[in-house]
Amino acid sequence: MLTFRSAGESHGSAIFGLIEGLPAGLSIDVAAVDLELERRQAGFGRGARMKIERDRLSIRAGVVHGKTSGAPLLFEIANRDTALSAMAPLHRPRPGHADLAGALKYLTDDARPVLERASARETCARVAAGAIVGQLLERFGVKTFSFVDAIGGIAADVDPSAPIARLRRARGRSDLACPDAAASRRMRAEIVDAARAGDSVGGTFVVVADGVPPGLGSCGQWDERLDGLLARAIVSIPAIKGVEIGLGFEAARRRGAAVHDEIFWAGRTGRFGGVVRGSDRAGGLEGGITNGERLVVRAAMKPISTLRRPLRSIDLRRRSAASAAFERADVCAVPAASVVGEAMVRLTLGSAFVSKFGGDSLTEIEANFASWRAEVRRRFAPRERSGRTARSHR
Ligand code: EPS
Repeated sequence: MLTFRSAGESHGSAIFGLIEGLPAGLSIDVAAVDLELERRQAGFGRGARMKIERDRLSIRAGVVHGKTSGAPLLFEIANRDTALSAMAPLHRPRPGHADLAGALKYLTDDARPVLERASARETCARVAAGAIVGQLLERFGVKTFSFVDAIGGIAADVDPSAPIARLRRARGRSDLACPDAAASRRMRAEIVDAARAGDSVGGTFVVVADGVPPGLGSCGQWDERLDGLLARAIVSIPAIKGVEIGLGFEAARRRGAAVHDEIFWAGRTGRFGGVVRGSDRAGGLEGGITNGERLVVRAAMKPISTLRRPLRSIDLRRRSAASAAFERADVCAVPAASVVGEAMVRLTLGSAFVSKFGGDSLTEIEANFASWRAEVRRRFAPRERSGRTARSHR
């Protein structure tokens, strides 16, 4: 079992992460993790806090001479804004934030301790953990990628089946992590407009994963289905309200023949045998199990709930009507959420990978993976050339 937990308040000393179940012998590239942390901090629409913070990974336990030891891995990301003890109480809950629900839960009229933990600051730990687990997955040829595909009502035109290298180059030219340059400009204008109105804006993002071995997850038990585990991981990100796998909701509008991906024998044996699909509308999962195709997950993020022009709310201390509290906040954090989404996919795939091929050391996992792959290639080798159709993803 590979597990990840976090601790820490938004304006406390640090955000902490604990990963258990990593095999011994994995080299950790800390600089590469820091690059992911920088990606999460970036994106047009972020507020003043991101100019203060400079997130860096500091490993405290579980790594010896640059390699995992098999023991729990504890890390810390220091906060620069550590004003927690001096922060004013929050009596006027913001609609959409955890303030009121948390106040009811903990029987308090001050939502400050609630929001300190509910804050999306915690997601820096997810990104660090996802980057570490991503380094394990990459050793076995699994690559992940994420991009923004809509801000508010402005949708990008991006082919989710395009090669990752091409998508990455296009994403690199956008300060909204969106590979469609024209849409990016319109999205920027929408964020500027929302900010001027004292409002906020949400959007959608896509995470893809290539090289995922078939057979991760299980149809044997409801809570082992990998699509369910991915959905849970994605919806657990603050402000995420919906998730789609492959065609997602569009699949409900189509007939079966326009949804399911036909199966062919390839002309040769590939990395995981010689079976190919005519399309990938399923998004890489069937029956809760990966099928060897590209994993495609899309998520919807609601607008940030802290508004400069506040909505109507109540004062919990005075027990009167009041405007919601306003605190420094982002206007749009969808680019950041896309980085967090990629991390959650890495954590979920990493856990399923270790469940299937696991062992105490990287050497043991490599041996398990190699023997399983040899068996797949032997049993699923094509005998004849097939009439494979052109691939379509939509
Ligand atoms: C957040 C409010 C803002 C965001 C924060 C999430 O922080 P602050 O209240 O300090 O201005 O910047 O996001 C982060 C700190 C981060 O690292 O992503 C909230 O209320 O959820």
